[in-house]
Amino acid sequence: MSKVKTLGQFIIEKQNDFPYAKGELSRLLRDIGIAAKIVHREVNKAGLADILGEVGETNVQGESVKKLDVFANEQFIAALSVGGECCGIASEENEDIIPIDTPQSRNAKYVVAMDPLDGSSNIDVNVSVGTIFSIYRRVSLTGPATHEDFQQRGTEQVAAGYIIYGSSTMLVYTTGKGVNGFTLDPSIGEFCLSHPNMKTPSNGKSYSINEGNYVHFPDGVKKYIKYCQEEDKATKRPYSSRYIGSAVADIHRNLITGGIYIYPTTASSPKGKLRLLYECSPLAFIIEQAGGKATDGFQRILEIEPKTLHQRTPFFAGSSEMVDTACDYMKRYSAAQV
Ligand code: P6P
Repeated sequence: MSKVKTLGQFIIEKQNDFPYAKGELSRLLRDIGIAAKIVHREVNKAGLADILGEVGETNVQGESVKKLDVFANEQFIAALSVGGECCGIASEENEDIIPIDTPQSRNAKYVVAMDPLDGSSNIDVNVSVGTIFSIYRRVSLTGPATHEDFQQRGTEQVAAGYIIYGSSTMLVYTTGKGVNGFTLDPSIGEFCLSHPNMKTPSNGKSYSINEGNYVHFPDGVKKYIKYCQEEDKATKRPYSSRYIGSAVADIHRNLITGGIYIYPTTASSPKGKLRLLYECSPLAFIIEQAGGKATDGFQRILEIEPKTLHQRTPFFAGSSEMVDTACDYMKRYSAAQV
């Protein structure tokens, strides 16, 4: 056990990186870790418990909601509400913000935006799914959270992370001082530091995109895909196509091995499919902290000013050299969306 550093120990140790920290952020990250362990338990027995299948409702995105989405949403909301360090939540599963108006929480310093269970269409086929979270310092002074507390640029994030429920369950997060990954050891119920100071390779050999949408891709994306498929030994092309349909899983693999994930505009998603606030901004924060890049094809994701809670954006993210090349094609062949 002496070699093992738990998430809790790590958070406390790193708290000293923030001279004025009084422990609120540490406790908030602890609360997220608690909910993640509960969701892990349910995801890992989803095939057994009567928690599979559709609830028969649809979320604000018009997507069918599966029971695990609802369960995960409830668990993170409960953990954050009880923890007392968060005065409001924005969730993919909820149309409006969820102010936490209890005596302990209404004046808390932080708000959390989250996708409680991304990639949920993979639940019934036993493919990895994930949770994505983003933490901002509130801009309103006191009382329950307001929309302005959430509609901040990604550069204002205090922390961001994801949990991937895969062959093992990992929590990966950043507070702006590098990226660290923790693997859950179910035998002791602790996330243990397994991937310290994660850095993503500046180049990679795989590209992740749903080529089924090819005919509707911007010309710059079409040209980049053809670039990925050309024979060129010097740049180790053709690249491999790797697309799971679960952004957390694709991004996590690319973060470790190098690669690029692209969800551009398509006919059914003219603004892109992924949401800025609780998917692209937190993933972009992590990727940039690991040495990679994340843009909408033209500008840094973290610089985009959110206008609405569930705003979507095109997303080009991963190894810096691959993102640069893809964005060069976008600049040469596709006009920026105004
Ligand atoms: P498509 C899951 O719904 C998600 O938001 C991402 O996790 C995933 O990468 C993408 O959508 C899959 O979308 O259109 O390729 O099925």
